[in-house]
Amino acid sequence: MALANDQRSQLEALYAEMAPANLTPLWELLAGLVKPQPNSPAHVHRWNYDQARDYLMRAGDLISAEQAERRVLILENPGLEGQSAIVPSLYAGLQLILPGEIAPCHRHSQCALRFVMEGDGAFTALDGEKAIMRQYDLVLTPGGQWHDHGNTTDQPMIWLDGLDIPTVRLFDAQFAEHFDGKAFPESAPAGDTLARYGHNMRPMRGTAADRRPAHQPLFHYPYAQWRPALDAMAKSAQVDPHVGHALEFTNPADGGSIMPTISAHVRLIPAGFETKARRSSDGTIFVVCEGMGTVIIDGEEIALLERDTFCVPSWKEVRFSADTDLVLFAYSDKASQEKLNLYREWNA
Ligand code: GTQ
Repeated sequence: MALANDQRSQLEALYAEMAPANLTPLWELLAGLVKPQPNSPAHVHRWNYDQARDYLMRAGDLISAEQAERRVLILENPGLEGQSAIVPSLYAGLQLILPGEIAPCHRHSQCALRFVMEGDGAFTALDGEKAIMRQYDLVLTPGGQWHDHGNTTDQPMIWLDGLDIPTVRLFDAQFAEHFDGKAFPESAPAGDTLARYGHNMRPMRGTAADRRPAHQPLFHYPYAQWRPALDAMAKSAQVDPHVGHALEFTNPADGGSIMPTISAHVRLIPAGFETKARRSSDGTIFVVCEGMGTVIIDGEEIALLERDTFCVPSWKEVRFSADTDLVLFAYSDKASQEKLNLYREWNA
């Protein structure tokens, strides 16, 4: 908008006068506030697992899980410095539990998922029920549920934490509590909930049906279940040109996303396959579980190695190229966006 010189100087004087009253003119800012399409401040970024693991193990020599409460290295997006965010709405971190350690019990409004990168047999306990965790298992600690982590094995356990910390911060609606005592009292044998809710069934009545919150009963999605499901799909279904063979994790209570703010899926892109370009409005975090290949994001090529983590902010154009069968885990804020009628995608 072209302004005459004296109009500009009178406006500037007016802005200066109103600033102490905490008033600012929209017309100077409108184009930056209401944009034709997403223009994320977040960058595309990849974290190499071995490098992050070295730093995490060094932290393990210096501070215990108990002292730290949660011994985690935050994966901070270079475009979102100081915000503890990997994309504007979501958080990611790598958590280490050494043999013999316990990360004390607490609960908070934020929803969390754990995706196991390394280790075998450590646990997350949810409201007093342990999920025994193995590589590439997905374990949830939904908002408001008591959780502690422990490692009774002789190997370190490392997982990726995915939380909705920035989303909850935006709404200014968080609460948190520490449990009095280290571990929540045991409420059920390990694996109880998976056995009852993880097979398209649920307890019909009685205390078994009442023990878990009705809206969010299941909290363990083992690799031993999702990987064969993906393989069976790859054998029998036609490969989707944009996403490969993809399966979304669901909440059995309502068939929707795993948690109110976070969606998650796994996909298999067959060896030699190249996906067609796609954009989606959800900020997405990927973990490479198996295989090798390349992802091209807005023209930038990133080589993919096992256990790398990379983020794709909203509306970046993504293409995958698989050298071998490429298996990926991903979580995103699609669940929130769909509830707010914001989610969109574009497929070439
Ligand atoms: O394990 O409860 O990475 O509360 C950040 C905040 C993990 C956890 C994180 C948390 C946790």
